[in-house]
Amino acid sequence: MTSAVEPGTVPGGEPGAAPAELEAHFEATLAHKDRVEPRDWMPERYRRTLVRQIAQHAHSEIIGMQPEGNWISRAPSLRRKAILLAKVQDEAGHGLYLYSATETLGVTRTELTERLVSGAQKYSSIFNYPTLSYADVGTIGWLVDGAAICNQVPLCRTSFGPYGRAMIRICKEESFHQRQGYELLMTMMRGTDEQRAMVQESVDRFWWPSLMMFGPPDDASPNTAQSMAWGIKTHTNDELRQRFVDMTVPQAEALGVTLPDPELAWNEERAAHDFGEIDWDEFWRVVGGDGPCNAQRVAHRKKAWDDGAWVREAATAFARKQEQQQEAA
Ligand code: FAQ
Repeated sequence: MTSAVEPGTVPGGEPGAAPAELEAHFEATLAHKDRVEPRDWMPERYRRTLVRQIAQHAHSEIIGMQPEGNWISRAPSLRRKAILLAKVQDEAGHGLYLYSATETLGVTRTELTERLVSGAQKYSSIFNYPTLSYADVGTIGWLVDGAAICNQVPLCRTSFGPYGRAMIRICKEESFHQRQGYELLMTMMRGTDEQRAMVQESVDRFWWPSLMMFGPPDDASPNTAQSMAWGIKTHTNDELRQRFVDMTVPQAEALGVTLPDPELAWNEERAAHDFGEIDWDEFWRVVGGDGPCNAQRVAHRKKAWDDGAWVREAATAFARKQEQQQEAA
C-alpha cells in the first residue's frame, strides 16, 4: 500500500477520526492482500493489536533464551556448546527484529521491555517450564521450534509489512533450529538406554505445553476473529495446533519416542489425528503468572535490563556527542 497520509502523520491516527476515504483505502489493501506499511493510515485498534501480538512475540524470543541458555555452560561437548550458543544468539536477533517492527508502530523497545518486566505484557507460556536435562535442548528445538514454525510460517504473509518481512528471516532460522533439535535427539536415541530414557522423559514433559503454545481453543480465543478479518492472523489457533500434531506424529515414530497421549490416533474420516483434551486450567494458570518458572524468568530479565542501564546510557551519551561534533563541524 502506498502512503495515503501526509508525511509526519502519526501512524494509526486518532480513533474514529479517519475520513471514510482512508478507511476505504485500508480495507481495499486488506482485500487485495497487499501489505499495510507503517506510514499508511490504519485503525487504532489494528495498530494496538499489532503492538500487542508483535511485542508478545518479541518478549517470547528474549525470555525464550533463558531455558536453553541454562545449559550453555554444561553442554556435553564443544560442538554442542557452539551450536547452542549460536541458537540462543539467534533468538536474541529475532527479538530485536520484532522490537524494530513494533517501533514502526510508534512504541519503543524501552517502553515494551518496561511493560514486560512489570507484568503488563505477556510472553509465550512455554518458557515458564524448566529445562531439567540436556535432552530438553533437543526437545525444545524439535517441539517448541517446530510449533513456532507452524504458527509463524503463515505470519510471513501477515498484513503488516514489517512484521511479515521479519518473519521470513525468523522462519528460516527457526527451521534450522528445529532440525538441530531433532538431530540432537536422534543422536541420543542411537546412544545408551539411559540417553533414550532421558529423551522420553523430556518429551513427556514438553508435549502438552507445546500444544498450548498455539493459544486457547478457537471458541475461547477473543482475538482470533478480528485478527483474521484484518489479515494479522491467517489461521485459527486450533487449525495450526492440528497441523503441528499431524506433522509431529510421524517424526516421533521415526525418532522412536512415544507421545504421552493415549488418545492420539489417526482419524481416517477427518484425515487428521485425534488427540486428548489439553489441560486449559494449567494453561491459564501459567499465562496468569503461576507457572513453574514465571517469577524466575521475569526476575532474570529485569536484572539483565537493570544491569544494562549503564550501557544504554553510555551509548546514548556517545551518540549525542557525535551529533554535537557533526553539527559543530
Ligand atoms: N502464552 O485470543 P488469543 C518461539 C494469550 S516464539 C501466553 O488466541 P491471539 C521462538 C493472548 O496473548 C513463541 N499467552 O490471542 C522460540 C491473549 O492475551 P491478551 C511465541 C497466550 O494473540 C523457540 C489471550 O491469551 N510466538 O517459540 C498464549 O489472537 C525456542 C487470548 O488468546 C508468538 O508469539 C500463550 N501460548 O493468539 C524461542 C507468535 N496463547 O493479550 C526460543 C505470534 C494465547 O488478549 C526457543 N503470536 N495467549 O490478554 C500469535 O500467533 C498469537 O498471538 C497467538 C495467540 C496464537 C500466540
